[in-house]
Amino acid sequence: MSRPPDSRSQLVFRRALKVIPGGVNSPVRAYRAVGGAPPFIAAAGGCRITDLDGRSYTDYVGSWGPLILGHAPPEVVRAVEKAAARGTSYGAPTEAEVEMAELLSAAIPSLEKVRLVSSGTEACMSAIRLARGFTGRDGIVKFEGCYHGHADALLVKAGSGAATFGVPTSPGVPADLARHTQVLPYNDLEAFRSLVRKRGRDLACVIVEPVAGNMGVVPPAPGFLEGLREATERAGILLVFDEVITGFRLAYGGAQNIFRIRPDLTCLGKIIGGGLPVGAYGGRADVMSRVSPEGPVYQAGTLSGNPLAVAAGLAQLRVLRDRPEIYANLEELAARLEAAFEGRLTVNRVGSMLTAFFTRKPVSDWTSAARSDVKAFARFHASMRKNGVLLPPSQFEAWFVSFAHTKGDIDRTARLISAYRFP
Ligand code: KE4
Repeated sequence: MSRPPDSRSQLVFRRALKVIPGGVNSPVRAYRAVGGAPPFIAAAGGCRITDLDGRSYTDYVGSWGPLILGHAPPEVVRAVEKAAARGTSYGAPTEAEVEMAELLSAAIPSLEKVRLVSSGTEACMSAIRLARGFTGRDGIVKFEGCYHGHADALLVKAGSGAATFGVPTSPGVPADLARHTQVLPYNDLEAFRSLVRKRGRDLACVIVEPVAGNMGVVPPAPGFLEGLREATERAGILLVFDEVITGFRLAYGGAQNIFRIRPDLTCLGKIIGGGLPVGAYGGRADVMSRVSPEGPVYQAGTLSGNPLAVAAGLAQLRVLRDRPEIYANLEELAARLEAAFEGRLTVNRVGSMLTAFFTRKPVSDWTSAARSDVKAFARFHASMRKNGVLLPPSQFEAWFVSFAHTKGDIDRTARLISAYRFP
């Protein structure tokens, strides 16, 4: 029997493999963890995304978090069109960047000062350099399964793409740099306290996802974040919240507003760019005042505060600010999706981010997440894709529900989940 003709995505993927490493511009998009050729996208709108072959899917990737209002929300599209007509970049300050900084600081009071950059990686990399410059110490702490972008110092047992590929430490990171990075189990407060007793004086900061999203969703254990705050305060170690995913995802502002904890520095990205490249880091004024040109810690960026990206971010954030009912709606829809699993898998959910782990045991850190049956996940992913639902192509990522998903979309997905025969 003759093989069906290749899809357009398959044909274009073959071309891509000749000129782009792995055929993609970010590893997890290559679908290596779930198999098959990735869909190449033609367009998207609302909660639907359409590939080159005209196949349309209900999308729970949401560009990995930025699209809390769904694809191409009219407010964002209009703002970008208007900004583009006035020029795409100036390399000079604009009032919109000040409005963005004022909005972020009003939403997240710990941001006494904030600097815009162009990605979450840049935000986290800069926050680490600043913490080291401010404290004069080299040591940093991160938690296994958390991912803070691909800066060398942080690509140590990263939880995102690297975990999916089972490569906990990336080649190319110099050993004498990595040794300054301590990696502890997430939610293990005692391990952190013991490290502080041993090495507290060498530690510049600890960086943590207040709700982890990069080993799949793993919430903080009760007292974990509070314990980090208390131990760091006492030892003069800076507490850095990486809110690139959670910022404006779990509530208007950050997870820190929910947990009522004031970190020294916060990293942001994704949602604050409305789907365009924006990152930010900010926090205590006495720390941020060390950032160039006010202080000696250097950080710069050609497209930092880019007018189109800031216009998109401001438009999205203003909708979230002016329509607080959005978060209640997201909570209700995501809870409906979670309920569809009826306890047949371990589902961790916080607000509109969730992960169904292919295990029945609790998942509270990387070790327990890694017990998931990734092959069973891959089969589930393929089945959902065949039925018009696009999930993140990795067991160790978060699904995102957006304000563009309707009850009907969720119920259709829920029916597929209910009908699926889990192992
Ligand atoms: P970016 O450099 O990709 O904008 O942000 C890095 C980053 C930092 N902190 C957290 C908590 C993050 O989740 C990320 C990036 N997230 C991944 C997916 N979980 C991006 C997707 C990808 O790598 O393609």
